Amino acid sequence: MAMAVWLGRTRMAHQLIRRQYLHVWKPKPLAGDQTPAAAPAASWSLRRRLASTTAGESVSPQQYDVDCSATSSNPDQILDFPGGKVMFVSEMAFQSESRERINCYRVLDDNGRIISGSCFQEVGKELAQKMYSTMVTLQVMDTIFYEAQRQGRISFYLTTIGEEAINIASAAALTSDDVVLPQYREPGVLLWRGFTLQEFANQCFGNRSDYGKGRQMPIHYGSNRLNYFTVSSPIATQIPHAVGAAYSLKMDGKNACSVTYFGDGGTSEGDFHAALNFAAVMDVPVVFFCRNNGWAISTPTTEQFRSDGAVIRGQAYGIRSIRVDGNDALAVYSAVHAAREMAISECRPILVEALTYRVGHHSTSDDSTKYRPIDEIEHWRTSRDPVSRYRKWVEGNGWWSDADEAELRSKVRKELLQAIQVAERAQKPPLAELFTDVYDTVPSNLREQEKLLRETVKKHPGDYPSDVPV
Ligand SMILES: Cc1ncc(C[n+]2csc(CCOP(=O)(O)OP(=O)(O)O)c2C)c(N)n1
Ligand SMILES: [Mg+2]
Repeated sequence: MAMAVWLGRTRMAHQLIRRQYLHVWKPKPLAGDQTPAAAPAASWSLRRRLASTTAGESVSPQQYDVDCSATSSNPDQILDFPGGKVMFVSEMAFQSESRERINCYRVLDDNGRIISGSCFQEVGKELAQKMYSTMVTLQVMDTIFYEAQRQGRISFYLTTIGEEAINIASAAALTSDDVVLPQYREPGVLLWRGFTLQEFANQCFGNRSDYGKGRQMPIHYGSNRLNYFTVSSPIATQIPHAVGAAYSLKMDGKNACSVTYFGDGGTSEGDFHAALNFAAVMDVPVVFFCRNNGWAISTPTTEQFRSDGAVIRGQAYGIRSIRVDGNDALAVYSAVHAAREMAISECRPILVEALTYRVGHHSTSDDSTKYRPIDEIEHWRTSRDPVSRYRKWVEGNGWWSDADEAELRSKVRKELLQAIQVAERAQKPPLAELFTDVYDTVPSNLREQEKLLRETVKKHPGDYPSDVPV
């Protein structure tokens, strides 16, 4: 008897699905004054169907006036499908789009005190001081290069203000064997690894010592020595590359992973999705680090995705994922430390989404006060500053003082001004270098272009920089 009722109800639900999706059913027109409760079942179904296009609504058969009280799962009805068993149920329930917001892991409170009961990776005095000093160095570097751009000495610059903890704490949790594939707002990772202020200055000034031989805009750093792939302007191209690098590390049995950084804007690119899926399927040791700083130039995250940021997307691709407070250096350090361990020991991808805020303009070509409230920027610059929060913790341990701070800032400033002077005076790369390093032998079309360029420079010398050896 119970089985007969169950079968009857299941049939009813199936008929309803056919009506809904095979378009064999025609609804009666809705009367203007009918409330959903008073409307006939068919009309109400249509109304629900239209209403269900609103984000955040889930649609279940109850809303189609079908009695589902006896249609719970039947343990005998299991589909043995490739990839895993699936339970059949007669209840027609759509999975709701993600509405709940995934929690954010933090260790330090806003006053730089460890939240009691926090689970985190220990950071001793020496490491803590090195992390803080490198954050300060990054801040000074940003200030001086930004000023140099404003003075017209370099063509472009882009700061990491507000994201210093992400840069330094994530780098500190890696080893030098881990391969980094950055976006562009992570020079602190390179700084941590030992790229000198002179090397940064050489790249920004595009001189003869720049490893890119002056072919790229400033901030396109890279270093073979430090396992840091060169920054590439097109957004997200580094993400699939990181998966390839991780696959290679896996094949070679290395005790290392690849780590790729990208912004919230990067997750809107197809490359992000292809990379996550590929990494999950191939079981490769890669850490995907998303800096969700709320903005992709002038596009806020609310206009980029309806999902709960990037963290939920990791889950959707079958990747273990965590959301972390990107302005808490200890939380970032602990999460990346654990992510790296898991990625290598279990040979699997891990996604870390750090919530933060881009306090500076997108770059020197941008004025962010044109599209976002100044109060919002000020709030993040002052109340949520990751550097001062971390400093409070380091100071609270007796590991830092005002005197240390003043001495360090003045030392870095001097070193950087000196590095800039050297970089600025250094010779530019010769014009011929514009055509090398892509092909083993320069092809005829590029030789032709070089010839034309030389002729044009000769004809219009005033239009070309005089300090580039021709
Ligand atoms: C493929 C591609 N599309 C567009 C751009 C222009 N562009 C440069 S940066 C950027 C925003 C990226 O935002 P996000 O990834 O959030 O990084 P953030 O600048 O916030 O650190 C865009 C759209 C680009 N460089 N490459
Ligand atoms: Mg962004």
